[in-house]
Amino acid sequence: MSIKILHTADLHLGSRMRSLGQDAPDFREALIQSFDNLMLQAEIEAADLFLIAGDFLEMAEIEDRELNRVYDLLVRKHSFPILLAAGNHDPYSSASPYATVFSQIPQFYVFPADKIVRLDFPKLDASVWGVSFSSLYQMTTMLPDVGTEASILVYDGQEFLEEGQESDSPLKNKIGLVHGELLAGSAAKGAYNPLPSQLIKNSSLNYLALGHIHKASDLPQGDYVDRRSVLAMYPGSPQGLSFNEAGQRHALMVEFDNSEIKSISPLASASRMFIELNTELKSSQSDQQIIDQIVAEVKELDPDKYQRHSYKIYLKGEAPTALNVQRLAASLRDLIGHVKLIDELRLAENVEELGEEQTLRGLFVRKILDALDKSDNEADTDDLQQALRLGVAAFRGEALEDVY
Ligand SMILES: [Mn+2]
Repeated sequence: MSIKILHTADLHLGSRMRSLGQDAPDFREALIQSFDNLMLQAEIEAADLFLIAGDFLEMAEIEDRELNRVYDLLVRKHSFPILLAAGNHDPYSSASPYATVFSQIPQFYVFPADKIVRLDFPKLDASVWGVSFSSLYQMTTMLPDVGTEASILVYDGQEFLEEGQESDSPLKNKIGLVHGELLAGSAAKGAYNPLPSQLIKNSSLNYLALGHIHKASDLPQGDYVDRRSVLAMYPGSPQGLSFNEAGQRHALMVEFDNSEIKSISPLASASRMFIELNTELKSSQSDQQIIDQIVAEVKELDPDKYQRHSYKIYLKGEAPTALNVQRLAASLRDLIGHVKLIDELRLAENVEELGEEQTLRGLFVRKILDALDKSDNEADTDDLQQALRLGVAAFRGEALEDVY
């Protein structure tokens, strides 16, 4: 029989995301929404198991009300069990919410940190081995492999119960769940549960659900699933935490049958995306034309939800003379939401060359370029860029309109 497993990791619920400044609250909410969405999608897709490979919570930053919110999502009615192996951002200890308030949630199991546990799911013909981090670092390898278990629990549809006498051998579909760093070859050096790929290759697992690396592993191309390339997978963070985690994110839906992976596919999961894009301007464009162009480009990327995302837009091409980038950003914020503009426009003239001139214009250009060099904040840089554009245009003899 075939079973479906949803695999996610690195949600970092409760992260303060300080680097996002005023956008932070929207993206903190997006973290929780992405988890909520994944639970709903697991229901729709009829997933049999929901696996979280660590860093579910940002334990040092999550507020009590957020923790309650996560609790409420976990106790909401769902048809699949949720298993969690804690990572370095949410280590398992006796003081952790995992061991206290979260320990009584039906259909939810957090692996302990001091031993490897095997969970049997007789109806799914599946066994899952897992173990949690106990602290920030985990210098020695812990691979939850077949035979490493110190105890066995059996899932009865609601709860995880002590193993009876009858089945002491694992079921057909063998899955490992752990947070850690996958390493090439056989060396085991690393501070976050170093996992040499050689060791994994030699394991008896059919699939190892990993977390820690926020970039998703490459997915199989086409229908053919090569066991070696999908044996250990990172789903990546389901909701980006910064522009380093741009674009759509996903969880993995893994289909097993009789010890074999049948398919592995991405399940889109980001509630809000970080999107970087370049827009090419011409010096003849009016402000309204520029605004229309950028809004059209953004809508093309996501016609329905384009106002939810955070954009870093690089202005390229030739600069319209009196363009006020800060004012442009304000207009765009009204229309598309979170926007940051990066001014990489060039002047019609070669400024470096102008700066060499022994003229008043040369002196002006040198002074501005010098100040741009020293500028360490965006607002100043923006003002200086505009001053350069306006100054050079004035030397050119252009009448400057729309300047204040
Ligand atoms: Mn981690």
